Amino acid sequence: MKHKVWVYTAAVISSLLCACKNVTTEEDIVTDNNNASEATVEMSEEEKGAFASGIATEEVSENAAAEETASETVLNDEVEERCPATYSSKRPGVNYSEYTHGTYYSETCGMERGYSILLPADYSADKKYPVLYMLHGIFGDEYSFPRDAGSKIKEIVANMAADGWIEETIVVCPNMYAATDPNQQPGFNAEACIPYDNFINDLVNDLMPHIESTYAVRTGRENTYLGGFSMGGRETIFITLQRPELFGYVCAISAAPGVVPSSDKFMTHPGQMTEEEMRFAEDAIVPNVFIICCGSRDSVVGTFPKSYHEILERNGSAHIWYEINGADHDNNAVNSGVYNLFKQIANVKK
Ligand code: FER
Repeated sequence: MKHKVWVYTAAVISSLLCACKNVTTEEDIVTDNNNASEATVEMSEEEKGAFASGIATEEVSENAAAEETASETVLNDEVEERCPATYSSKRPGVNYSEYTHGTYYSETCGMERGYSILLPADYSADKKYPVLYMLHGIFGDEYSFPRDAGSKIKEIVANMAADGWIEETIVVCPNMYAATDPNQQPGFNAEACIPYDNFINDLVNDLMPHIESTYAVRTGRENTYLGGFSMGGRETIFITLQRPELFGYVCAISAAPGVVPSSDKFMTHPGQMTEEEMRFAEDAIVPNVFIICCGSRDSVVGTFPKSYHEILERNGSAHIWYEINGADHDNNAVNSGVYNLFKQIANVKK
């Protein structure tokens, strides 16, 4: 057993190293099922961080926004693969707020749980704001996006609001590991993933009511947005299909396997539903916008997001699918997804 754990740990570490060098091919990811096992995976905090909010990418230069002013951004319904630097960079004259931390009692988990929240810079209890719930990757928590310098969520939201494209919006980053046992740990085996699949209950029954009663929030599906990266992308798809009436605008970025039964080099996934079941119910109120996207050379989830798109298409469930050419399992994908989610929101609401 010990040997198995070490062999498996070595396989995971070597695949992460490959991920950083971007040499893993999609074929490696999707067809290499032989290593699937229920073994415990041991990883360093740094390696876990690469999953939680993406593999580190190069910083966008502070001058990038200025360099880009020549290429005007236009509000229309077109997806842009890359988040324009003018949205991902800090601009003079725009106020950016910082994430703060709060807690709520979760009946679902039987314990107090934390979340990070980004209130607009001039937040006022006299106004009301829409809310984006933004779900982190595996091994992450409510600090994953706030502490990742490459994740430009606060810049994108503030810049788009400054341009008048979107309303000022609250962003909530929950802890998506909704375990009832405080000692349970995430990992690459079916049992360790159950708390992620339980997050739907914590979100709908505990966190959303807490946010809506604590902050000046505009409620209802038109004002409630859902996004997630990787494991958070998988749960975004699951939650959206289960409760499509709650979220008007959704984006699943680089979604992890496991919505439907499958195997990859990390583990075998029993599946949250069958491929046949992966659809909106016939009479469902569906999101106005449901984006599924992924980097074209994602070294962690490979072509699983594309397969979700293909299943949804086969099942007649409306969504937008696009690939970010050249992006890995990284913040190029995260920032692209967040930007395009808000661009679609802006275009529908304009
Ligand atoms: C898996 C592949 C990737 C998986 C999870 C991930 C639970 C998640 C990666 C991430 O969140 O970055 O097989 O199984």
